[in-house]
Order: sequence, then structure tokens, then C-alpha cells
Amino acid sequence: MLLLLTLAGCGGSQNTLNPHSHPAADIANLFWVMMAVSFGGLALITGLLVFAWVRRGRRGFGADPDDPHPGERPSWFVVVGMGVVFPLMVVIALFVVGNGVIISSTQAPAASSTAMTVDAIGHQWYWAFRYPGTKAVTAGELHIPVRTRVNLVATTADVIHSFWVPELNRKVDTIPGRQNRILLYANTPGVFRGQCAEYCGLQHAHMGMLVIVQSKAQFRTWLAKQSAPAAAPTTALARHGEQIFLDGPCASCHAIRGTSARGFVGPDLTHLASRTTLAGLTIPNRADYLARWIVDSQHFKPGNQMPDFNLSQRQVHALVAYLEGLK
Ligand code: HEC
Ligand SMILES: [Cu+2]
Repeated sequence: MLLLLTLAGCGGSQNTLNPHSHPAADIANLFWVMMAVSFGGLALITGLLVFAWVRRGRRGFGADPDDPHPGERPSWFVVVGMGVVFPLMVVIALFVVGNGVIISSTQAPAASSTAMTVDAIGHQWYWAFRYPGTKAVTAGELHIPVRTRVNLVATTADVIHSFWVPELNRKVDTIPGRQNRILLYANTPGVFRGQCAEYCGLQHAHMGMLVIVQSKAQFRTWLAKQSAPAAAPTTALARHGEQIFLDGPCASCHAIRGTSARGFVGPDLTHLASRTTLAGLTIPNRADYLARWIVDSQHFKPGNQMPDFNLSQRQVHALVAYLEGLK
């Protein structure tokens, strides 16, 4: 029953055993090989135990025929052969297979072998993404083209995080002062969930991300839009919201390209309305949630680095109107 309970953790959109890339498939296969060998070992040991119990009191293989107490002395073949040589051979074989397969298929790609580079920057507690060579900056949701070798460069703005999208590849840690790389590749279009996989503080569990894999044409359109500066507000309410944003504390932590807001503590909001989720996948990107986030983000993510603000209903309304226009 307890084992069945653990099966409740299977499936979902963050499933190592549902690979969508070459490296992830190799990782899944290695898991199954190790699982099969482990179960084989378990079956062998259980079988030997049962066999020994059935034949208790009788002479074992290689036992001394003159021994007056057969069965009380171990047979050297069983002890050394099955107990030492055989497990060593199995473990060494798994080590060689595991490292041979996994290291070669998941290691950082040669720079010349990739079609594009994406920077993933870990922040307490969200992921920022940049596309070198363009002005595009986004957060929480990373877009890549399908069947394209992407060189993902993982860095951190503060502490150690770990970038992990289980259906696409292994983890890669973000170490202060260092750049670590990994291949990001997807066989099919789709949305793959990822998660910070290195405990990084209070809201570590709310540091999720989506990798949105699109057709090459869709991706090009998306990237061109993200590279453009923010849309100017069109209604009086939204213009009021922009004023509040630029004159108030918001602009000291957030950047909106095309305006004077250049903060870099929080996510770049230039095309906020094009995202489906907010705050590391913690809440959906809808007007009602956005409004509640602005006044009381601490309710959704206690301890996160955006303070609560004392804003009037009308100010919040205006801010939401402005932010919702940032398509
Ligand atoms: C002290 C810095 C700071 C200030 C001031 C600040 N924010 Fe934030 N903001 C953050 C941080 C940090 C996050 C990310 C929180 C997280 O997910 O852990 C964030 C997240 C957000 C998000 C979600 C963005 C996304 O893509 O997930 C929105 C929207 C937002 N802030 C709007 C505002 C508005 C509007 C104001 C002004 C009323 C404001 N912020 C003021 C630091 C700040
Ligand atoms: Cu983290």
C-alpha cells in the first residue's frame, strides 16, 4: 500500500520518465536499466535466501565433506563469488554504462554546435531569461524553437540555484561568479515545466518556470515582439497607471524597456501581458491576481523581495490597466 502511495507522485508535466529530448531519453533509459538490474539483484538474493532455507542442514557447494556440522560453515564460493565479485562487477558495469551514456549525451554542447544561446539567470525567487543579440528579456517563461540546439547559459544574481526541466535534460547549477552551460533541445512543440532544484531560501518551492517550445516561425515572431520596447498606454486610466509606476517605487526594482524604469531587482515587465503566469508560476496572469499581487504579494509568496504597498483602489486599478496593456 505504501509503495502504491508513492505512485501518486508519477505523471504530471515535470516527469523525468516522459522524455522529450535525446538527453532526457538517455537519462530515462539509464533509470530503467538501473531499475532492472536492481530488481534482478533483489530477485537473485531473495532466491538464494529461499534456496538456503529450503536446503538448511544440508551440505553446501564446496563444503568440506568431512565437516561434522555441514551448513554452519559458509561456502567460499557463495561468500566471495556472490557476495563480493558479483556485486562489484554489477556496480562497475552500471558505473561504466551510466557515465559513458550520460556524460556524453548531457554534457555542455560545443558552442559551434548550437543554433542559438539563451541566458537563464536565477533570482530569489524567479528565473529571468535573456536572448543575447536581441533586447528580449523575460521571466518565468522561456520560449525556444522546436528541434533546435539551444546553448543555455545558467548564472545567478544572488545565491546558488539549479535550472532543471526534467523532460528536456539534467539539472545545471547556477554558481555565483560562474557560467554553467547545458544543451536545451525539444523534439516536439509543447509546454514543459521546470523547477529550481537547489534549495535557495524561503520561496524556493515557488521558483518554477515553463519552457514553451514553438515552431520555428512562431518563435521568430515571438522573439521579434519581445525585442521591441513596451507598448505606450492607450487609455487615460492606463496612462495614469504608467505615471504611478514610473514615479513610484515600482521603477526602482522593475525595468520596462522604452520608459525610464530600469530597475533590475524584480522581473522585466516590458511584455508582462504576454506571459501566462506570474511570480515563478505561483499565480495566473489575470487582472484580479495582478491587482492582489501588487498590494499584497507577501500573501502569495511570503518573504519574497517585493514589499506590500499602501495603494488606493484607484491607483491599483490604474496600475493593472497599464500592466495589462504591456502585450
Ligand atoms: C523592492 C523591489 C520591488 C519593488 C519596489 C516592486 N517590485 Fe514588483 N517584484 C519584485 C520582485 C523581487 C518580484 C519577483 C517576486 C518573486 O516572484 O519572487 C516582483 C514581481 C512583480 C510582478 C510579477 C512579474 C512576473 O513576471 O512574475 C509584478 C507584476 C510586479 N512585481 C509589479 C510591481 C509593481 C506594479 C510595483 C509598484 C507598485 C512593484 N512591482 C514594486 C520587486 C519589487
Ligand atoms: Cu532557486
